[in-house]
Amino acid sequence: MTRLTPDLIEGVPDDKIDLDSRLLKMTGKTVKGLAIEAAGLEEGDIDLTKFRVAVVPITSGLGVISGFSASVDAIVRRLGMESYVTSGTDVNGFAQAVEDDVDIIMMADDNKFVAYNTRTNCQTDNSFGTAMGYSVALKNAAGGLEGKDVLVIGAGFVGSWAVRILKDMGANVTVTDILVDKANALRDKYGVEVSTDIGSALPAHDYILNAAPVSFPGNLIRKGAVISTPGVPHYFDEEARMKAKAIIHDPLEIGTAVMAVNSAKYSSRGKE
Ligand code: 2YC
Repeated sequence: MTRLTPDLIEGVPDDKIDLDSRLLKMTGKTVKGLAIEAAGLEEGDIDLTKFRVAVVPITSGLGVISGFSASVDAIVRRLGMESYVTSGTDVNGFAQAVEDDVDIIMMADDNKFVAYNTRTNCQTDNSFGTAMGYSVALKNAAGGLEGKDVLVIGAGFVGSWAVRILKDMGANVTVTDILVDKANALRDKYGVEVSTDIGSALPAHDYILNAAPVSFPGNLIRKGAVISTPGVPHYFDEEARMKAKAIIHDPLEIGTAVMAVNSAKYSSRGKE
Protein backbone atom coordinates (compact mmCIF):
# COMPACT_ATOMS: atom_id res chain seq x y z
CA MET A 1 0.00 0.00 0.00
CA THR A 2 1.32 3.43 -0.89
CA ARG A 3 2.11 5.65 2.10
CA LEU A 4 0.73 9.18 1.95
CA THR A 5 3.04 12.13 2.45
CA PRO A 6 2.16 15.45 4.15
CA ASP A 7 2.29 17.41 0.88
CA LEU A 8 -0.24 15.05 -0.76
CA ILE A 9 -2.82 15.69 1.99
CA GLU A 10 -2.03 19.27 3.03
CA GLY A 11 -5.13 20.54 1.22
CA VAL A 12 -7.57 18.04 2.74
CA PRO A 13 -8.43 19.64 6.09
CA ASP A 14 -9.62 22.87 4.40
CA ASP A 15 -10.88 21.04 1.26
CA LYS A 16 -8.60 23.24 -0.90
CA ILE A 17 -9.41 21.22 -4.05
CA ASP A 18 -13.21 21.68 -3.48
CA LEU A 19 -13.69 17.97 -4.14
CA ASP A 20 -17.51 18.12 -4.09
CA SER A 21 -17.64 20.56 -7.03
CA ARG A 22 -15.36 18.32 -9.08
CA LEU A 23 -17.26 15.15 -8.19
CA LEU A 24 -20.64 16.76 -8.90
CA LYS A 25 -19.42 17.66 -12.41
CA MET A 26 -18.03 14.17 -13.10
CA THR A 27 -20.43 11.90 -11.22
CA GLY A 28 -23.44 14.02 -10.29
CA LYS A 29 -22.79 13.25 -6.61
CA THR A 30 -20.85 14.74 -3.69
CA VAL A 31 -18.44 12.76 -1.50
CA LYS A 32 -21.27 12.23 0.96
CA GLY A 33 -23.66 11.08 -1.77
CA LEU A 34 -21.11 8.61 -3.14
CA ALA A 35 -20.32 7.32 0.38
CA ILE A 36 -24.00 6.77 1.14
CA GLU A 37 -24.47 4.88 -2.13
CA ALA A 38 -21.23 2.93 -1.52
CA ALA A 39 -22.56 1.86 1.88
CA GLY A 40 -25.67 0.49 0.15
CA LEU A 41 -27.88 3.19 1.66
CA GLU A 42 -30.26 5.84 0.30
CA GLU A 43 -30.14 9.52 1.33
CA GLY A 44 -32.26 9.73 4.49
CA ASP A 45 -31.65 6.12 5.56
CA ILE A 46 -29.21 7.23 8.23
CA ASP A 47 -28.69 10.38 10.31
CA LEU A 48 -24.93 10.82 10.31
CA THR A 49 -25.12 13.71 12.80
CA LYS A 50 -25.95 11.14 15.49
CA PHE A 51 -22.52 9.51 15.24
CA ARG A 52 -19.44 10.35 17.30
CA VAL A 53 -16.03 9.46 15.90
CA ALA A 54 -12.57 9.48 17.49
CA VAL A 55 -9.45 9.54 15.30
CA VAL A 56 -6.43 8.01 17.03
CA PRO A 57 -2.92 8.94 15.84
CA ILE A 58 -0.72 5.84 15.60
CA THR A 59 3.05 6.21 16.07
CA SER A 60 4.09 2.62 15.22
CA GLY A 61 6.43 1.76 12.34
CA LEU A 62 7.16 4.84 10.22
CA GLY A 63 5.16 6.95 12.67
CA VAL A 64 2.47 9.56 12.27
CA ILE A 65 2.01 11.42 9.00
CA SER A 66 1.71 15.13 9.62
CA GLY A 67 -1.85 16.14 8.77
CA PHE A 68 -3.24 12.60 8.46
CA SER A 69 -5.37 12.58 11.66
CA ALA A 70 -6.50 16.17 11.02
CA SER A 71 -7.50 15.16 7.47
CA VAL A 72 -9.52 12.12 8.60
CA ASP A 73 -11.17 14.27 11.29
CA ALA A 74 -12.11 16.96 8.73
CA ILE A 75 -13.43 14.40 6.21
CA VAL A 76 -15.71 12.81 8.83
CA ARG A 77 -16.97 16.23 10.01
CA ARG A 78 -17.83 17.11 6.40
CA LEU A 79 -20.17 14.08 6.44
CA GLY A 80 -22.00 15.67 9.39
CA MET A 81 -20.60 13.38 12.08
CA GLU A 82 -19.10 14.64 15.33
CA SER A 83 -15.37 13.92 15.38
CA TYR A 84 -12.14 14.70 17.24
CA VAL A 85 -8.52 13.59 17.31
CA THR A 86 -7.58 12.00 20.65
CA SER A 87 -4.91 13.84 22.65
CA GLY A 88 -3.22 10.51 23.33
CA THR A 89 -1.74 8.30 20.62
CA ASP A 90 -1.82 4.52 20.13
CA VAL A 91 -3.22 2.54 23.08
CA ASN A 92 -3.59 5.68 25.16
CA GLY A 93 -5.67 7.34 22.44
CA PHE A 94 -7.70 4.18 21.88
CA ALA A 95 -8.44 3.96 25.64
CA GLN A 96 -9.54 7.61 25.65
CA ALA A 97 -11.93 6.92 22.76
CA VAL A 98 -13.41 3.87 24.52
CA GLU A 99 -13.77 5.82 27.78
CA ASP A 100 -15.51 8.55 25.82
CA ASP A 101 -18.00 5.99 24.48
CA VAL A 102 -17.66 7.04 20.82
CA ASP A 103 -19.50 5.08 18.09
CA ILE A 104 -16.57 4.73 15.69
CA ILE A 105 -12.78 4.70 16.20
CA MET A 106 -10.60 5.40 13.14
CA MET A 107 -6.86 4.73 13.11
CA ALA A 108 -4.10 3.67 10.73
CA ASP A 109 -0.69 2.07 11.05
CA ASP A 110 1.67 1.45 8.13
CA ASN A 111 -0.36 -1.49 6.86
CA LYS A 112 -4.01 -0.94 7.72
CA PHE A 113 -6.44 1.98 8.10
CA VAL A 114 -9.66 0.92 9.80
CA ALA A 115 -12.94 2.27 11.09
CA TYR A 116 -13.93 0.21 14.13
CA ASN A 117 -17.57 0.28 15.15
CA THR A 118 -17.77 0.06 18.96
CA ARG A 119 -21.48 -0.89 19.05
CA THR A 120 -21.38 -3.90 16.75
CA ASN A 121 -17.69 -4.83 16.90
CA CYS A 122 -17.43 -4.56 13.09
CA GLN A 123 -14.54 -2.99 11.18
CA THR A 124 -14.28 -1.49 7.71
CA ASP A 125 -10.87 -0.98 6.14
CA ASN A 126 -9.60 1.63 3.72
CA SER A 127 -8.92 -0.85 0.91
CA PHE A 128 -12.60 -1.81 0.80
CA GLY A 129 -13.72 1.79 1.31
CA THR A 130 -11.50 3.06 -1.50
CA ALA A 131 -12.43 0.28 -3.92
CA MET A 132 -16.16 0.70 -3.23
CA GLY A 133 -16.05 4.49 -3.34
CA TYR A 134 -14.13 4.66 -6.63
CA SER A 135 -16.25 1.92 -8.21
CA VAL A 136 -19.44 3.80 -7.30
CA ALA A 137 -17.89 7.02 -8.64
CA LEU A 138 -17.02 5.27 -11.93
CA LYS A 139 -20.54 3.80 -12.14
CA ASN A 140 -22.13 7.23 -11.66
CA ALA A 141 -19.75 8.89 -14.14
CA ALA A 142 -20.50 6.13 -16.68
CA GLY A 143 -24.26 6.21 -16.15
CA GLY A 144 -24.18 2.59 -14.99
CA LEU A 145 -21.69 -0.22 -15.73
CA GLU A 146 -24.03 -3.13 -16.61
CA GLY A 147 -22.48 -4.94 -19.61
CA LYS A 148 -19.70 -2.37 -20.02
CA ASP A 149 -16.00 -3.26 -20.33
CA VAL A 150 -13.95 -2.00 -17.37
CA LEU A 151 -10.18 -2.29 -16.98
CA VAL A 152 -8.87 -2.63 -13.41
CA ILE A 153 -5.18 -1.80 -13.11
CA GLY A 154 -3.54 -3.34 -10.03
CA ALA A 155 -4.44 -6.58 -8.24
CA GLY A 156 -3.45 -5.45 -4.75
CA PHE A 157 -5.79 -4.81 -1.83
CA VAL A 158 -7.81 -2.07 -3.55
CA GLY A 159 -7.73 -3.64 -7.03
CA SER A 160 -8.88 -7.05 -5.74
CA TRP A 161 -11.87 -5.49 -4.01
CA ALA A 162 -12.60 -3.39 -7.09
CA VAL A 163 -12.65 -6.46 -9.37
CA ARG A 164 -15.25 -8.13 -7.15
CA ILE A 165 -17.34 -4.97 -6.73
CA LEU A 166 -17.32 -4.05 -10.44
CA LYS A 167 -18.23 -7.61 -11.43
CA ASP A 168 -21.14 -7.45 -8.97
CA MET A 169 -22.17 -4.21 -10.71
CA GLY A 170 -22.47 -6.20 -13.97
CA ALA A 171 -19.31 -4.89 -15.66
CA ASN A 172 -17.14 -7.05 -17.98
CA VAL A 173 -13.93 -6.77 -15.95
CA THR A 174 -10.39 -7.17 -17.25
CA VAL A 175 -7.62 -6.98 -14.63
CA THR A 176 -3.94 -6.36 -15.20
CA ASP A 177 -0.97 -6.33 -12.81
CA ILE A 178 2.80 -6.35 -13.29
CA LEU A 179 2.71 -9.57 -11.21
CA VAL A 180 0.61 -11.68 -13.57
CA ASP A 181 0.06 -14.37 -10.91
CA LYS A 182 -1.94 -11.86 -8.85
CA ALA A 183 -4.12 -11.03 -11.85
CA ASN A 184 -4.54 -14.73 -12.65
CA ALA A 185 -5.61 -15.41 -9.04
CA LEU A 186 -8.46 -12.90 -9.46
CA ARG A 187 -9.42 -14.50 -12.80
CA ASP A 188 -9.61 -17.89 -11.08
CA LYS A 189 -11.59 -16.47 -8.15
CA TYR A 190 -14.04 -14.17 -9.95
CA GLY A 191 -14.02 -15.41 -13.58
CA VAL A 192 -12.74 -12.10 -14.98
CA GLU A 193 -10.37 -11.55 -17.92
CA VAL A 194 -6.64 -10.93 -17.51
CA SER A 195 -4.51 -8.67 -19.68
CA THR A 196 -0.72 -9.03 -19.66
CA ASP A 197 -0.19 -6.02 -21.91
CA ILE A 198 -1.36 -2.72 -20.48
CA GLY A 199 -0.16 -0.97 -23.64
CA SER A 200 -2.97 -2.60 -25.59
CA ALA A 201 -5.51 -2.91 -22.74
CA LEU A 202 -5.57 0.81 -21.85
CA PRO A 203 -6.46 2.21 -25.32
CA ALA A 204 -9.10 -0.52 -25.66
CA HIS A 205 -11.14 0.66 -22.67
CA ASP A 206 -13.57 3.52 -22.06
CA TYR A 207 -13.76 2.79 -18.34
CA ILE A 208 -10.71 2.37 -16.12
CA LEU A 209 -10.26 1.89 -12.40
CA ASN A 210 -6.61 2.54 -11.67
CA ALA A 211 -5.69 0.95 -8.32
CA ALA A 212 -1.94 1.02 -8.92
CA PRO A 213 0.48 3.72 -7.74
CA VAL A 214 1.14 4.71 -11.34
CA SER A 215 -0.28 7.05 -13.97
CA PHE A 216 -0.30 6.62 -17.75
CA PRO A 217 0.89 8.63 -20.75
CA GLY A 218 -1.94 10.35 -22.57
CA ASN A 219 -1.13 8.58 -25.84
CA LEU A 220 -2.45 5.36 -24.25
CA ILE A 221 -5.71 6.91 -23.10
CA ARG A 222 -8.77 6.52 -25.31
CA LYS A 223 -10.58 9.79 -26.12
CA GLY A 224 -13.58 10.14 -23.82
CA ALA A 225 -12.26 7.60 -21.30
CA VAL A 226 -13.51 7.79 -17.72
CA ILE A 227 -10.63 7.12 -15.31
CA SER A 228 -11.39 6.45 -11.63
CA THR A 229 -7.98 6.57 -10.03
CA PRO A 230 -7.40 6.42 -6.26
CA GLY A 231 -3.71 5.51 -6.70
CA VAL A 232 -1.11 7.86 -5.26
CA PRO A 233 1.23 9.38 -6.37
CA HIS A 234 -1.04 10.67 -9.10
CA TYR A 235 -0.15 12.51 -12.27
CA PHE A 236 -1.77 12.57 -15.70
CA ASP A 237 -0.09 14.50 -18.50
CA GLU A 238 -1.74 17.22 -20.57
CA GLU A 239 -2.75 14.82 -23.36
CA ALA A 240 -4.45 12.45 -20.88
CA ARG A 241 -6.32 15.36 -19.27
CA MET A 242 -7.42 16.60 -22.69
CA LYS A 243 -8.59 13.20 -23.96
CA ALA A 244 -10.24 11.75 -20.83
CA LYS A 245 -13.90 12.61 -20.24
CA ALA A 246 -13.24 12.46 -16.47
CA ILE A 247 -10.29 11.73 -14.19
CA ILE A 248 -11.68 11.03 -10.71
CA HIS A 249 -9.04 11.35 -8.01
CA ASP A 250 -8.43 12.47 -4.46
CA PRO A 251 -5.63 11.47 -2.04
CA LEU A 252 -7.76 10.26 0.90
CA GLU A 253 -11.31 11.61 1.13
CA ILE A 254 -13.50 9.21 -0.88
CA GLY A 255 -12.08 6.06 0.76
CA THR A 256 -12.27 7.55 4.26
CA ALA A 257 -15.85 8.80 3.77
CA VAL A 258 -16.99 5.34 2.62
CA MET A 259 -15.31 3.74 5.65
CA ALA A 260 -17.08 6.09 8.05
CA VAL A 261 -20.56 5.76 6.48
CA ASN A 262 -20.20 1.99 6.05
CA SER A 263 -19.18 1.69 9.70
CA ALA A 264 -22.13 3.86 10.79
CA LYS A 265 -24.46 1.61 8.75
CA TYR A 266 -23.41 -1.30 10.94
CA SER A 267 -24.28 0.86 13.97
CA SER A 268 -27.76 1.67 12.72
CA ARG A 269 -28.24 -2.00 11.94
CA GLY A 270 -27.12 -2.68 15.52
CA LYS A 271 -29.60 -0.12 16.86
CA GLU A 272 -32.64 -1.35 14.92
O1 2YC B 1 -0.65 9.51 11.33
C1 2YC B 1 -0.82 8.31 11.59
O2 2YC B 1 -1.57 7.89 12.52
C2 2YC B 1 -0.10 7.29 10.73
N1 2YC B 1 0.16 6.06 11.49
C3 2YC B 1 -0.96 7.01 9.48
C4 2YC B 1 -0.27 6.04 8.51
C5 2YC B 1 -1.14 5.83 7.26
C6 2YC B 1 -0.43 4.91 6.29
N2 2YC B 1 -1.30 4.64 5.14
C7 2YC B 1 -1.35 5.48 4.09
O3 2YC B 1 -0.63 6.43 3.98
C8 2YC B 1 -2.41 5.20 3.04
C9 2YC B 1 -3.70 5.86 3.42
C10 2YC B 1 -4.43 6.37 2.21
C11 2YC B 1 -4.52 4.73 3.94
C12 2YC B 1 -3.94 3.59 3.31
N3 2YC B 1 -2.74 3.88 2.87
